[in-house]
Amino acid sequence: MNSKNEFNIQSTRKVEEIEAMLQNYLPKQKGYQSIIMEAMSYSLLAGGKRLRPMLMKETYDLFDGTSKALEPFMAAIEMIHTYSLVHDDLPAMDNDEYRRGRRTTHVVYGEDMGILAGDALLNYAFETAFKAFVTEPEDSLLIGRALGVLGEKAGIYGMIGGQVIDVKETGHAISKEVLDTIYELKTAALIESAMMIGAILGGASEEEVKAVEQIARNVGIAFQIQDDILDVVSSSEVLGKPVHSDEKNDKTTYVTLLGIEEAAKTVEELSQKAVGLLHQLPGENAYLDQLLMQLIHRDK
Ligand code: GRG
Repeated sequence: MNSKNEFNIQSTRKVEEIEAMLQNYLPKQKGYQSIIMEAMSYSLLAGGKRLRPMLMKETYDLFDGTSKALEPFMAAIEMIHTYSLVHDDLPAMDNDEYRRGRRTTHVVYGEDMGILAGDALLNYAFETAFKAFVTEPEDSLLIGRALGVLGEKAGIYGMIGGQVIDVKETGHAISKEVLDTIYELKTAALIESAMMIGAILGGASEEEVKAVEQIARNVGIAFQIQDDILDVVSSSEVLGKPVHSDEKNDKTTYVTLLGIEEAAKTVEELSQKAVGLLHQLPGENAYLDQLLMQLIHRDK
């Protein structure tokens, strides 16, 4: 295993590579509608961990993938993730004015353009992923499967479905079962699609893709619980308040339901499960091992 320092250096380089790649897939600004391309670039290039394209690429490397179809999918998944954040920040949803230390897209471009920039990123994600058919025509079957996974995991049986339940169930107490469903769909589904697409395009078998889906599910849920923990820890640090709830949205989280210690224990159990399953797969990718651990146990 690499030292923490080596891992950080590698991660910085990988993020830079992803950002350079994203630049190549941005829409060209032209026409009377160029304001929307500007808003799309503003949100897409606002920083962030670039976790989903990174997980896709690392899973693909685990299977020794060689298909040129990967890149358009890496760009597409970050566009879908970005659209979800742009829409989540809108006044009708979380009404956030800042994200990643910058003003949110609707604050800069207006609510109307915020809605349209999110729509445009979602559509452009699929326009971009379809480019894989041109880049690597002999992989058409794999590309078709990858598109199916991307559409389903981002849609009503995945991320959008999770957001719908989240919105509907905010403001009153919910059971752990409902909370688990929200986390599975809202957060884990897109992470599942990232890793599954990496596996599919890397040439994994059906069974291996299913195992990857399970790994990503555990990682995604643990990632969200860690997010809950960080939310409470950071707001109580800032405000000097006791740790008890996500007051902003009156939302049930793992922390409000189980307490910080139990939430942290669940993160640990899920991450052990994910790594155990990862080690049952034939390939090896030490960086992916470390990345999963770092994500789950991150402190920001
Ligand atoms: C509006 C359809 C629609 C969906 C919104 C993703 C989402 C669903 C809402 C965003 C808010 C949230 C807490 C989502 C849970 C997943 C999560 C922790 C997203 C943030 O992902 P990071 O940490 O973000 O990878 P960066 O900024 O690093 O890209």
